[in-house]
Amino acid sequence: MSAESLENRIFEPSAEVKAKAAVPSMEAYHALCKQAETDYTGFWGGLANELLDWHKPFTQVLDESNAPFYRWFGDGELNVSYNCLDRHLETRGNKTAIIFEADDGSSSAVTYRELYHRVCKFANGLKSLNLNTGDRVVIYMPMGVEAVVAMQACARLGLIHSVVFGGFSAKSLIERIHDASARVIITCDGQFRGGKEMPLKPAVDEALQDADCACVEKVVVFKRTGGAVNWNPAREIWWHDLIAELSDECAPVFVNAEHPLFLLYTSGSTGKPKGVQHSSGGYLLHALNTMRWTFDIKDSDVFWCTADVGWITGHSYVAYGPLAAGCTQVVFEGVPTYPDASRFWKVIEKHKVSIFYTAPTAIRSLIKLGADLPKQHDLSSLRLLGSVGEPINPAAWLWYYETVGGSRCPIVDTFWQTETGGHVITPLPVTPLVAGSCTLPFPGLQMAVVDEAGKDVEWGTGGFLVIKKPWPSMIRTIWNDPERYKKSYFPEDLGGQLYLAGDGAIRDKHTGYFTIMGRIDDVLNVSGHRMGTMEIESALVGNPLVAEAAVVGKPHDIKGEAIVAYVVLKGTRPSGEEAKKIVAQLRDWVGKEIGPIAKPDDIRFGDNLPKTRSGKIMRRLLRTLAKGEEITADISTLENPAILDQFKQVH
Ligand code: 6R9
Repeated sequence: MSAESLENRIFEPSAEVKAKAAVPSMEAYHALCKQAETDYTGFWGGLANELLDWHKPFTQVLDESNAPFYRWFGDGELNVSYNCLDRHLETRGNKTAIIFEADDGSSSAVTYRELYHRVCKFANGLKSLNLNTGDRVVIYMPMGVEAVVAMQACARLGLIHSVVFGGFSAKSLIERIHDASARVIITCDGQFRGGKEMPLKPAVDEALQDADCACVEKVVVFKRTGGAVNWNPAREIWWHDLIAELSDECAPVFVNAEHPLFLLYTSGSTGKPKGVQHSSGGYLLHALNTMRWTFDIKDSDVFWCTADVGWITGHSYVAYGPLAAGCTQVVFEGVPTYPDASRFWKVIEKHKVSIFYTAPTAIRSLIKLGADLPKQHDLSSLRLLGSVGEPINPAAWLWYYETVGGSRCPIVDTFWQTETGGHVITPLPVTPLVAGSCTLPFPGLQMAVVDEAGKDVEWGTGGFLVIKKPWPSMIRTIWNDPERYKKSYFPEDLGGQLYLAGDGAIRDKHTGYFTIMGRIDDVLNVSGHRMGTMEIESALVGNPLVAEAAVVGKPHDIKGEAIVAYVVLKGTRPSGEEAKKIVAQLRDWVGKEIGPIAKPDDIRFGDNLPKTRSGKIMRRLLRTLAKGEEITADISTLENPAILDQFKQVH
């Protein structure tokens, strides 16, 4: 089928899907949207009362008096961990909460009751470190039950966690520890990935040598690999020693609904990552409600979200949403390609996964490595598929739909962001699907596409994606930087009232379906990982060899986008073997400064960057060059056109 005809094809849900779904029809979907429109606070307040257990009920749903610093359920009190664990004990105590699938293929199960006790015990451990409600704790751990336990234990005590993805370097860790003034770090000796043992603690050791990390008093280390570690007994304590003598009961600390549940650092348009602050009540409500309406979660489901807890998807759809919903979920330590490219399909078959949620980049790489492999496995347990993190191209969508889902499972292409807390545009299982479109707003979310002045554009015309009204799981502020929060998300140009998502979007002329056109700022999306071009540029210019650098993205078959860096060295422009050597050095450098995921795929050298006469780097030209396309744009304002030829050369 040609791409064009595929984009016009509509995939209707089967009668079986309709019969079972929580939102059973498009009429029901529209009725929910209508209900939210006519009584916005009644809609959200009703859900919050229905779905969450409140210690102290709220009387006000939404407080807009200090907009855009909105408060939701602001005089209510609850505990997130209580809502994820305690309330299931009576009815689901013996139900499996987590099936842990380890890198080596072994697996184990933890029931809700066991998880509850593990969380309580570890929370008592954290308590013994004299932490106070509101203190920050950095979690730097690989995927595993303990990462979830650590997050839930923080939530139980009202400690604010900040999970740092295990793939980030010591430098990135320093920045995040310092910004959050973390008092405790929870980490592991090492991790297993793709059959290899990789140390993790050395990055923490390195970070803590930096004066910026003087705030850290204790490091708790979970023993995962048993590998050798350096040890500072004054500061460090093994997880198992910390909890050895402690009780496995720990009363939850009830907090205000607005109490920050966590910070999660993400990339923006500047070199400094933003500490996105989420609430307890509103955040959990949406994590749970999207489990119900988007994923149609049932008690009999086995849910598997492949995202790492280092990203927002792993927060909402591993650590919180599935547990709040009381479902059984798979937590996967490994990588999709180990021991071979059928690992995902084996895990689905082995644990009878019914809802599978992954990223387009994984799908594309698995198509390349073995498009027929899913057929060798019994995937009949699947009933719903999900996609997240970046646009899914129609060809990959179709393969996912037919080959993985057997043409029977709807694909929910969920558009959302670290800042939105949960899905904001997504099909529900009953939504007629179009490959490559995330379709329609989640009920209650007032999504729109506007022009530079903040005015709605017509369907069929592209513009900025915005959200017109506050919603419960929205970012509350940027930690330490409320001004940046206002400027980044509620810009005055658009009137100061609209939440600016940072993506371009277009609605289909006939259906009103949304298609996301990618970021409008200097944020790249590489393999579903969000990265700021400025962060990579700052890392590059931090290298003693580099005078100046500009980073852009270029389309990539598997990763979605690849990183291209244009570099001006302090010395002369290198060529041949020397250029290759410096490319390797700079890649390693960026790996150490930020993390391996930020290493440029392509580094090119020139005597200068292409700039306008006013000194602006012409990034559009650099993007064209990156794609290997001819430059047709007018370059008469360019200070130094000759260097464009230099930058065509790939080393
Ligand atoms: C959840 C998550 C957010 C950015 C977002 C957009 C892109 C995410 C998408 C998608 C098209 C989807 N994005 N989901 N683009 N279709 N279904 O990924 O959060 O890491 O903060 O990234 O990812 O560009 O603005 P985050």
